[in-house]
Amino acid sequence: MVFGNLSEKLQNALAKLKGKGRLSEKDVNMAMREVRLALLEADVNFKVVKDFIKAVKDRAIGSEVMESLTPGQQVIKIVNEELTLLMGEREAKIDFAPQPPTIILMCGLQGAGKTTTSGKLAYNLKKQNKRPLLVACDIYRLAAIKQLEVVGNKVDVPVFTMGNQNKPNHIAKAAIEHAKRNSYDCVIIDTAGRLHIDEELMGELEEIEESVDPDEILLVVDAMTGQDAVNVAETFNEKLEITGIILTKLDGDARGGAALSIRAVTEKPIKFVGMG
Ligand SMILES: Nc1nc2c(ncn2[C@@H]2O[C@H](COP(=O)(O)OP(=O)(O)OP(=O)(O)O)[C@@H](O)[C@H]2O)c(=O)[nH]1
Ligand SMILES: [Mg+2]
Repeated sequence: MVFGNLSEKLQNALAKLKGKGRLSEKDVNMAMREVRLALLEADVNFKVVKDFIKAVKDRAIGSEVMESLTPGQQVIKIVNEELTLLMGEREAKIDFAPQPPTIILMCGLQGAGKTTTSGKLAYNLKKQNKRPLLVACDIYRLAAIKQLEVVGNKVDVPVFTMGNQNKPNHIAKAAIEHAKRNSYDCVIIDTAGRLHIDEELMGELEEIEESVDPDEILLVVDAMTGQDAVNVAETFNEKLEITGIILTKLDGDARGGAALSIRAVTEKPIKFVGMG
């Protein structure tokens, strides 16, 4: 489990509070120091950790908790509640358009997992009895179109492509028309990545956004890149009105902290996670 290691460390840090009949501020502070370390070790962003500890302390050092019969349990409960708040809803769902097709724009840096995840998402939607259409808007490498076709083939979802001689926003627009004519109710647009966030990438994404007005703009980030993923998410979120995040490669040795941080920093829900 992604947060397995972190949960275990947190439980250990809090175990000392459990049996205590009375708690002093010092007891709480000591436990919070360990909680803080556990979070930082799990690669949670330092600012997120700071806010988290403050929120827990503010609640825990209140008289209600200190004077209760089981103060230790109360503090543990507060930590768990605040952690849940930090992670957000467990399974944020795709927001379907009232009038189909629902248009989903996938964006993110090179190699983040956009193409792979587009396929997974298409499969997932199919299982919900939707009729998804994949759209190849990465025109910079012919191999990229081929890759999406292979991915689509695997999950038995058609891929709309116009080769690489048209601009991505034109392809996207044509794909929506195609979807309407052929009653596809979800359109997943796979876009090109870049090594870094630059004007060109943002410009291209903005053009697609203007052309098709997506219902969801999902930022795909690689959880293995840790705090870098947090920075990328923050910058994307400033430039593009993203509606949610997809975290990939959570099966790798990612410590999970980045996942917690991204949600906290961007205040956008994590809509989907990729593993393997
Ligand atoms: N372990 C693991 N590997 C993943 C996951 N998602 C994607 N990958 C791998 O990451 C690599 C890049 O994935 P792509 O889907 O091609 O990434 P992309 O964002 O489309 O990349 P560009 O189109 O080049 O920008 C591939 O080798 C994938 O197999 C995941 O959830 N877990
Ligand atoms: Mg790709």
